[in-house]
Amino acid sequence: MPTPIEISPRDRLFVLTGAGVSAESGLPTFRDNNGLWNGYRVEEVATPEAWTDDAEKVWRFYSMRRRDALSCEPNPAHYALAELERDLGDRLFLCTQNVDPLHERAGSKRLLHMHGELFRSRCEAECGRPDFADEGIYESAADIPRCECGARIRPHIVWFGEIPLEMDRIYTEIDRCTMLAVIGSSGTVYPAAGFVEWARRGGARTLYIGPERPLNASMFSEVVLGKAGEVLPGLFNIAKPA
Ligand code: BV8
Ligand code: ZN
Repeated sequence: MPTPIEISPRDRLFVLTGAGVSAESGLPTFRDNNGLWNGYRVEEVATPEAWTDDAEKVWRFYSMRRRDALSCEPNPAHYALAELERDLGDRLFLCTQNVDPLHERAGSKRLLHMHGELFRSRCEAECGRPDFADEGIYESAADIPRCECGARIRPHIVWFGEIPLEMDRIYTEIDRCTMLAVIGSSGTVYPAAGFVEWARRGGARTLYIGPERPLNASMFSEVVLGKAGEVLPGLFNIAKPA
């Protein structure tokens, strides 16, 4: 069992999760099958160019991921983070790169999906219609729903080459934190992989949790090697205010 991480009454925690936190729920990570997802290369199908060239293929990819996510349950890592939010309240900011809903289903409420959400869609034309909840499965061009403005409905997902959501809010929260913990992310994708350096420059403690050292391991002051579902429960020791 790793040494517990002490959280003092003055500490503010910024947690960034990646695909590794959903691995024990049965959702494959991006780098497990070196970016291959049932035959799709993520960098080829999660891009605006792929959408322009073959919207049907993109919707088939996300429909498959919707099916996968519907058949999965949160794991102890998700529950441990929901409990941490109950203990810390607004002293915890949870930012996830994941598009699955497992953090919410485990009870996390204060959560930001910086790369979008699998079960939300939006108009491709940015006509002003906000993104909306959508569990639809679209497997052919004829299935792809249309917006009232006539444009096609696309997944509310941040693709490679697109700007992640709420970056200003993220950097504000990183600037306020005294500790940044990254859980289950290989440190391949930017700007998320650069958050640890930003936090370090601000003097925060930096912690990585996962079974193997990430690409940006040198940026972390502490590394806890282990599966999130096994090491997260009980890892944080929250000091009660005096
Ligand atoms: C942007 C939605 C500009 C899609 C995703 C060249 C160099 C550097 C950067 C770039 C470059 N060329 C292009 C770029 C930029 C690019 C990028 O970083 N590309 C990479 C591939 C090089 N980034 C972008 O395009 C981003 N946008 O840069 O805009 C900008 C930015 C800021 C301000 C202004 C302008 C947009 C990136 C978003 C792409 N969309 N997701 C979808 O899901 O379909 S990214 C995708 O990868 C997922 O969100 C995923 O979460 C994310 C990162 O992957 P990880 O989560 O880290 O998953 P991975 O499989 O890699 O690692 C899993 C880890 O879990 C492993 O380490 C493993 O050890 C661990 N693990 C396994 N089991 C467990 C575990 N951990 C704990 N417990 C376990 N049981
Ligand atoms: Zn529209």
